[in-house]
Amino acid sequence: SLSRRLVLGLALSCPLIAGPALAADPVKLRISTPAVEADWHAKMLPVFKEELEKRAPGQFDVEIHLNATLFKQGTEPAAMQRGNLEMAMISAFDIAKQIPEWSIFTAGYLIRDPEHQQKVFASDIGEEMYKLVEDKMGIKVLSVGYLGTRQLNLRIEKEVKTPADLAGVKLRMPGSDTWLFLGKALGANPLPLAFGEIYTALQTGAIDGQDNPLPTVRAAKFYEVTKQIVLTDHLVDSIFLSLAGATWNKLDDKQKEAVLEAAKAAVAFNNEGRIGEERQLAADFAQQGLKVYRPDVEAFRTHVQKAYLESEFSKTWPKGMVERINAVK
Ligand code: KDO
Repeated sequence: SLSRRLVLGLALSCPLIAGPALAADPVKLRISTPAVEADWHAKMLPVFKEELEKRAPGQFDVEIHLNATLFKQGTEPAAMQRGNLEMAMISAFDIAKQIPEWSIFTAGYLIRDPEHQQKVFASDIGEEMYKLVEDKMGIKVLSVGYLGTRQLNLRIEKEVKTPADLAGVKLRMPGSDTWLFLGKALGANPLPLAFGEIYTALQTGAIDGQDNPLPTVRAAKFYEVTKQIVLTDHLVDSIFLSLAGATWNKLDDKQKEAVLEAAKAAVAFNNEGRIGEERQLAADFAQQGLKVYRPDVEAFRTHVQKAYLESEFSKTWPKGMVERINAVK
């Protein structure tokens, strides 16, 4: 009857009749990444989730999406900016698409090692550069993680000592201008391809090789379909654990602190595991029958640095920034 429906309607809409008010819904944080489960930057995400739960029980609902199943590699920043995604691990290359100054962090042979990387981003350089990301992209960088030092990993057997030996070698790079430029600066013939397609492309011979840090070569099993690793050390790579600005702005101060601390803990876990493993992996791969060797690294360094300094990219770098980065000890 009408009166029963009225009573029921009232009971559902009025908290006084329906019972105690419900606590606010947890803030949903969906994280999208192309990372594979066995890689350190994937393994650090459950750490983030646990650390956040410890610090702010019941206040967040963290959902982890690996293997680029939620968003394609490289589309995460736009998804965050449009309000379709809350969290991602973005690269300097992703940021450089919208903020040309950031291409400085895509340059080979600039950041020297993981410690230098941490110090650079913890300094006023990091502060200035992160502010650009907040102001121009509306994305809050929570913490920087070490993705590893990128090496060449080839399916062909040709020995590579200098950039000239890479002439005509089809080297897979992620698909953006700054990535392709890195491949070119190394002397190779770069081909754009998403991370998830590398294994098959190596297997079929669609590409001659790829570049990634050794822990990723292990985690994604690229060693199964390649013959050699050339230890060029060409890029000390980073990954920026980031939050959509709209999500960040909705948090209260305590929640912000909890998110920052959980991100720091996750990154510390990643860095420790990755640095430790990186030391061991060259020997492990050699034992598995891959050819692992150091090329003429000085020849690569000179070639790559010259390419960047003569490029359009370096014209956008903040004045004096190369010197400031070099001066961080
Ligand atoms: C890759 O596609 O080679 C790369 O290493 C680029 C990184 O910026 C990052 O996207 C990474 O892949 C993925 O997280 C998969 O490890």
